[in-house]
Amino acid sequence: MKPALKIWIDGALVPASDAKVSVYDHGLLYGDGVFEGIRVYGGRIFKMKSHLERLWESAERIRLKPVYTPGEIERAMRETVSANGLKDAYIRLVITRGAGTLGLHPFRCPKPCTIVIADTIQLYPAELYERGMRVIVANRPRIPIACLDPAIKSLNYLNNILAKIEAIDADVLEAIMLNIDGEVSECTGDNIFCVAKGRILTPPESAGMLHGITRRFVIDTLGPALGIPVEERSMRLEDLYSADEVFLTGTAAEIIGVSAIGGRTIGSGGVGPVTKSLIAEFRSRVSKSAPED
Ligand code: PXG
Repeated sequence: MKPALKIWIDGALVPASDAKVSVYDHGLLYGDGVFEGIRVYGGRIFKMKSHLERLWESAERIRLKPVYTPGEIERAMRETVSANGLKDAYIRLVITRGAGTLGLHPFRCPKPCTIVIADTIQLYPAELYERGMRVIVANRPRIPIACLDPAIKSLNYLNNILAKIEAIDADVLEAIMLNIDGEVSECTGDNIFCVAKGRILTPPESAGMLHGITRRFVIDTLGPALGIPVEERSMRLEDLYSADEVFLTGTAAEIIGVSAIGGRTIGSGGVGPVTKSLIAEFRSRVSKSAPED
């Protein structure tokens, strides 16, 4: 039998069945907290520094002060991965506001709750990486920056979940979300790119999106390594429909090609050559020695 998963919670490793949060935790009551999803490849925590920086930024934006230092969280992650005998893993790192009173007041929660889960993750089915994935366009717009900046990776994911339900209802696994001005922003759990006229294009952060770490890796490292220019440029749906290739990026998805958007075939309807090269470059880099910076 598989031994019970060990979870790190507030400084201690405990069996999953003992890892509990209070019913008064504002993470549960109000989605008041922040999180990260992080991959471990061959024992190396991919882009650990970037994930910790993003977590600290998200925490600061909601005025949550982490109990532990980034160094302590790093140790907790390594300890949790190794306690579970994992070499390739998915880490869910969560900081909730903590237990407080009923009522919104966040500063009546004296101590945030810190959780590290190390488990495996189900990627999209392997054959979709070969054939490409069908997606839809959600009717629901991405929440505007002025309301709740999507750059904050908060526990409040209902905007994404409602768009994900639109995707599931349409029998696909991901939905493209537009901002309230009709520009492409991102997907429910992935960032989006297209390839046109030999360039890799992706919407700018100002469109309102999570500043994805895989997205940044494509822009700063993979595109340049392949000698393909990358540009952040505002785009509308027509730009995606007429693109040669469309692909998505995310911690869970890595890089995956899009074959059709809402019944419109993209390019030749498979996975295009640039997307294939990016996937190969990504896999080669994480399997050799995944960067932890
Ligand atoms: N946009 C959103 C809204 C996300 O939640 C991304 C883009 C991609 O960002 P990264 O930093 O991962 O490249 C995300 C991340 C899941 C799952 O289980 C989703 C994410 C990460 C891990 C797991 O669907 N989304």
